[in-house]
Amino acid sequence: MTDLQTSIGDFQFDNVFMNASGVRCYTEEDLDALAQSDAGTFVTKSATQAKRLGNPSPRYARLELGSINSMGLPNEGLDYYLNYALKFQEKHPGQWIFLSVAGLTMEENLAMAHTIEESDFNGLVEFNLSCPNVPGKPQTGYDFDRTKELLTNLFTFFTKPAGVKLPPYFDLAQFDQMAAILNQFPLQFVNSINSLGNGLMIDPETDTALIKPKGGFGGIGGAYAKPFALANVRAFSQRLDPKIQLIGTGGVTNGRDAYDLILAGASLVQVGTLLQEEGPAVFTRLSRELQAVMQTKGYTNLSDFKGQLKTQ
Ligand code: RRO
Repeated sequence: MTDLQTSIGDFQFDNVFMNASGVRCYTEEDLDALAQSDAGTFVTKSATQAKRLGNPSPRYARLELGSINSMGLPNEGLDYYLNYALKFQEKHPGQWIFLSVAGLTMEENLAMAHTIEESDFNGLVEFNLSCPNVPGKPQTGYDFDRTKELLTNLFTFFTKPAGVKLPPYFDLAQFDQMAAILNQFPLQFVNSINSLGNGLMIDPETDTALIKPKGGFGGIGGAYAKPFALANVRAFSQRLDPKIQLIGTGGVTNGRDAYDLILAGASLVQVGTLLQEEGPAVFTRLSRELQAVMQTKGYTNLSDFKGQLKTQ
């Protein structure tokens, strides 16, 4: 029996796969489809306090090795996702989901955190510090002082299990600095990586940027992201307090990609572009493929190889 069970803190999941926030998780219908899939859990679209329509279309395009998006944080507003989560947990005791929040200001993040703190939500909260696509709003995760200030303010009152979604970093000094900050807070998890921010792709037929917002600049996901996702998961797993677990996101197109993220230290694996393209049945395929890789290695549990990357 090849087991894909995993846990984050005290939260147990039957399967290591879940969606990446933003992908097929906008509406109750989307979320119900994820709940019915083979994913071990799921996360809601990053929410702001009020509903947002996001950027003008076209705002997502498929690329040869992934995708580019500049959705601009379209979402139904925190209350919609919180109400869904409360209904879900009543119907499914013993199953836990993630709420993602992405305030456009510190105040908005703190206000949403207060709402969640005061609610009966019993799952995990992902604070998205890495939305690359809101014009005029730099990513919090690239501003270390701002990240520390937000977490300091947050943890003066927030007691529910929480983590952060980070952008990719490209310099070892950035990993050192960010890990030193994150280690000061009672985080349950760190999720690396969000899309590779502000790429540009051009339609060769028309010499036009593929997407409309921000002059064509958007976050890159899919296979392009894999080496950066692996490096970020690995770098943080080497630097974070072992109590802070890793969620690996980026570049999963098959079971081996997930295996690699787990080798690098991931306890859960999120799927973005591939889920967008293939739909929730992708979790069945990925689970089968990951189990097949484990069988060839003689492993029966994720703990047999999690974090055990070898280097030369
Ligand atoms: O909505 C988006 O444009 C978006 C978000 Br909030 C994010 O965190 N990552 C991304 O690639 N797109």
